[in-house]
Amino acid sequence: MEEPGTIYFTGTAGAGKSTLVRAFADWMKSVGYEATVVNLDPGSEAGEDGFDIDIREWVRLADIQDEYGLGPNGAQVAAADMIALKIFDVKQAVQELKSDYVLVDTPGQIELFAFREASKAIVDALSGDRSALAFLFDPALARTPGGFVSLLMLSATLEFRFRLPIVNVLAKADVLTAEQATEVLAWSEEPGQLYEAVTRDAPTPDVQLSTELFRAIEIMGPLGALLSTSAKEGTGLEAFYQSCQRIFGGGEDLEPSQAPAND
Ligand SMILES: Nc1nc2c(ncn2[C@@H]2O[C@H](COP(=O)(O)OP(=O)(O)OP(=O)(O)O)[C@@H](O)[C@H]2O)c(=O)[nH]1
Ligand SMILES: [Mg+2]
Repeated sequence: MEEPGTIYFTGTAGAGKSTLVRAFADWMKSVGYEATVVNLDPGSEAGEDGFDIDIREWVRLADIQDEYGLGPNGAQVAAADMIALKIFDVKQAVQELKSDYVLVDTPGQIELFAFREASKAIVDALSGDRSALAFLFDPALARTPGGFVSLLMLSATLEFRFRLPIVNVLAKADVLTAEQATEVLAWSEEPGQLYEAVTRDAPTPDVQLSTELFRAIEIMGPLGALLSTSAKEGTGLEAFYQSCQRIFGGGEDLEPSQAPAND
């Protein structure tokens, strides 16, 4: 059997990771693909249930806080180390389910996820040859030029840290007006437009920094167009699937007739 495609959903706190994971899993099932949904966030709320595999069976943030007298961030750090110790149990559980795809929800505290060695060990252990990161752009940040540049830098940091291909996704696109969405997508497709937007803002030190960061991004190479998605409206999911398929090196693509007309 072919190795499953593993996709890690990453993004700043509240960017829409958990909601998109579920919407994408439902969409995959509706077109006939099996997807295993893995929760890697030990701090998920009590109401966030129904994962196929849930790290909270092994490691729970609330228990660590109580047991060691830690706050939520200290507990997340400790939890990452504990998860790394359990990750082969998680991997075994994933393998037993034998799905086409493994969709992984990651913790909201992205700096803890991105910068801890334990997270790198966790991702390395779970990833096969067909693995990718999805990085969600929160529209609240992405709609300003400075926020957009900051998210690009964060996305590049994740790619650099985890050494996995990355798909940049505009999440919750439904909260933007059509004009705002068009502008944000144009920034991702046309570096010149982003540069123009960054420099158009008042010449504050912040803009100067954004401009410098922008130059670094230009040097790093093509960004790839942002994919517009809305978990709420179920849009952009097929395009996201196609992007992941391209990264995983082909495999069979969906027949257009199989896919719901939601894009
Ligand atoms: N309008 C709209 N709201 C959304 C969408 N996706 C998520 N939300 C809302 O955004 C908020 C955060 O969504 P989550 O899916 O919990 O985000 P998250 O990135 O998993 O959050 P953390 O795990 O806490 O970092 C919730 O109130 C969701 O209802 C969307 O596509 N459209
Ligand atoms: Mg979440």
